[in-house]
Order: sequence, then C-alpha cells, then structure tokens
Amino acid sequence: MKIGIVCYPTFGGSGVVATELGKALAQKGHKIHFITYSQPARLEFFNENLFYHEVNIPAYPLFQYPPYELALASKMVDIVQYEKLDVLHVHYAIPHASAAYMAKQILLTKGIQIPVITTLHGTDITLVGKDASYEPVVTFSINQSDAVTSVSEDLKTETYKHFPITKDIKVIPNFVNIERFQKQRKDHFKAAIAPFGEKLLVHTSNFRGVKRIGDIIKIFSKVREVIPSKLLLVGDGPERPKMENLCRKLGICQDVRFLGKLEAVEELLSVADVFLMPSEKESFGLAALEAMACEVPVISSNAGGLPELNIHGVTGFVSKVGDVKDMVKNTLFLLQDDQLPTFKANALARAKEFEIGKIVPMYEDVYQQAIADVLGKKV
Ligand code: GMT
Repeated sequence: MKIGIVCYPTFGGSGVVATELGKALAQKGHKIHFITYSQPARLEFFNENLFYHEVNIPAYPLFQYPPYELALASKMVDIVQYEKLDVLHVHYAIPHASAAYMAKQILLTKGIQIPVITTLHGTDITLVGKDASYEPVVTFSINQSDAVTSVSEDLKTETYKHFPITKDIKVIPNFVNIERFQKQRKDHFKAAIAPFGEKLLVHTSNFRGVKRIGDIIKIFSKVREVIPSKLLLVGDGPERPKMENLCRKLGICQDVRFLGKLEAVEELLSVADVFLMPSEKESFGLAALEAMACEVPVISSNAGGLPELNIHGVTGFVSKVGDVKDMVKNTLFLLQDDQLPTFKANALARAKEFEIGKIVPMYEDVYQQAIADVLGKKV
C-alpha cells in the first residue's frame, strides 16, 4: 500500500507513535509518505520505503497566525495526486483531521477518492479538542473520517462523552518495539549516577502541567527519607523552572538530576528501578509502556487509559490523581528487594502484550477496510 501519514514531528506521544508505525509499515514493504512541517524526530536514517514531504508556510505580513492547515491540506492534495497514495492516516485530530477533510473534498473535484483514517491520541479530545473554540470542527472532521481509531478504551469513552460522534471508534492501543528497549544495558550509567547502589526513580515527559511533576518531586522527597535513591527527570517544558525551585525548597537538589531532552531514553530506563507517571490526564501513557519494555515497574495515577496499561499490584500500582501519600506507600513497597524482581518481570511481560508486531496488523486491517468501503476494492 502507499500510505500518507500526517503527524506532529515532535519527540512526544502522537508523533512517536506515527513515526514508529510508519517505520514498521515500511519494513513490511509499504511505501510511507510522512507529511509534516519538519523531519519527524525518530526518522533520521535512510529506507527505500520511507519518504518525507515538508509543509512550507510562506510568510506574509498580514498573517498574524500563519494558516498551517491550508498549507497542509494543499500538500496532502499534491502528494496524494503525485504519489498516487491509497490512504491518508492522520494522527491527532487538530488540525490534521479537518485539513484531511479539505484535501479529500478538493481531490474529489479532480475525480480522486482517498480514504482518511483519523487516530485520536488524547489531548486533541480531552484538553484542546473539547474547548468551544475547536469543538464544532473537531466533531465534524471526526465524523467525516472514513475510519476513526483511539489509543485506549478510556479515550474512546471520553470522545463519545464530549462530542456528538456518529462514527464507530476502534481501539488500537499504542505499541513498543521490545527489541529496541531490551538490547540496552548501561550498567556504567548506574555506577556513575548511583555509586552507592541507590535506587533510581525516573520520569520522562514534556514537562507540561498535566504531567503533575510537582507530585513526582514530593513522592521522591518522601521516598529518599526511607530508601537511599536518586530521581532522574528526562525532558523539558514549561514546568521545569518551577520544578527546579521546588527541589531547592525541599533541599533535595543533590539527589535530583534534570537531564533535558535525551534521545536514547532506553539507556537510562535500562538501569531504572521505578517509573513515575502521576498525570492529571493520560490517554495511554506511551512513556510508561517504554519503561515497562525495559523491565521497569510503574507508579501511576488512575488518569485516562493508565489503568488499562499499568495493572495495579502486578506491573506497579495505580492511585487516585494527586494522592501523593498513596504513591509514596506504593513506591516504598515496590522498591523492597524481595518485591522488585517480581514487579520488574511482570512489567516486561505486560509490555510484550503491546509488541509492535501484534499491533501494526490492526492498522493494516483498518486501511484495507477503509479502502474497500470507499473504493470498493482491495489494494
Ligand atoms: O502527553 C504527551 O506527552 C504528548 C501527547 C501527544 O499528543 O503527543 O501524548 C498523547 O498521545 C500519546 C500517544 O498516543 C499517549 O501515550 C499520551 O498518553 C497522550 N497524552 C495525554 O493524553 C496527556
């Protein structure tokens, strides 16, 4: 199949899922055309089946807000026509689903039919999408998609709750390439960061308010009173200065490292003992799955789809959003030497249920079905 993938090119969530999906599909022989405003973060190598088309937005003094959606729709029209794509798969509804609708209508005037698949990732529904400034367009463009998928049952429920959606939403969970996360084992990192055998608590995110990083720091400051440990915070974003101040206030800076954006996060995860994700909202929690693929158990909140991934008492523990006391209790339990190996093994076993090879065929089926529905043929 020739597949157009539209996504954000960023390190986080939806961009990573879209890029890893495209890479896996390319390995299976599909031709994958990424359409986005810059080179996707994990697409830094050559493969004969992978193509990247950049969306350019010409500057004009009148445009206080450059019309990205129009430039994207025009690019989609161009690439579908020129590359003879079979299907367009857009990740994150805003503004990709409405741009795809526009492209589809333009292509129809040229006698070209292109099925559009929209994958909902989370904040496009739970945070930004349901805002009255966007809701009518989001509802319309989801309903106009030929197939809609969401990354968790919870996100599907939330979508039906907040939008008058008439389409069936198919849940296809996120996935992980276990091999990539297993082959790392950087013991020298552990020796350097935790020379006295301290336990390592890790978090990775884009440091937005929704991640509740303040809870992580409070959990850590209590845990270290009982068990010698270090906290590694990977990523960067708007909350970082506030969080650095909180560490100073609590007098724990010597045991907390802000590592910034690291690409090879698996190297750190390979030596971690527990992953913390106390988010306010989290449709799936891909970063937690990646940790589990490195045998790291998870202490999480019960937000969104997290309980679908992190099995309470098995792969880690789930607490109510904001219940720092419970998260401290659970972390201390899990870090005991007679408990940790079992939780680690369970985390890896659970991650294997989301192995990339099991999930990619689900997307291929959705593409084939959409092509059959729209064009009445198989590709
Ligand atoms: O929250 C993030 O870190 C980024 C965000 C995004 O939109 O890229 O992630 C969302 O999509 C991911 C991939 O499907 C999910 O694993 C995250 O849970 C989801 N984030 C939220 O729902 C807050």
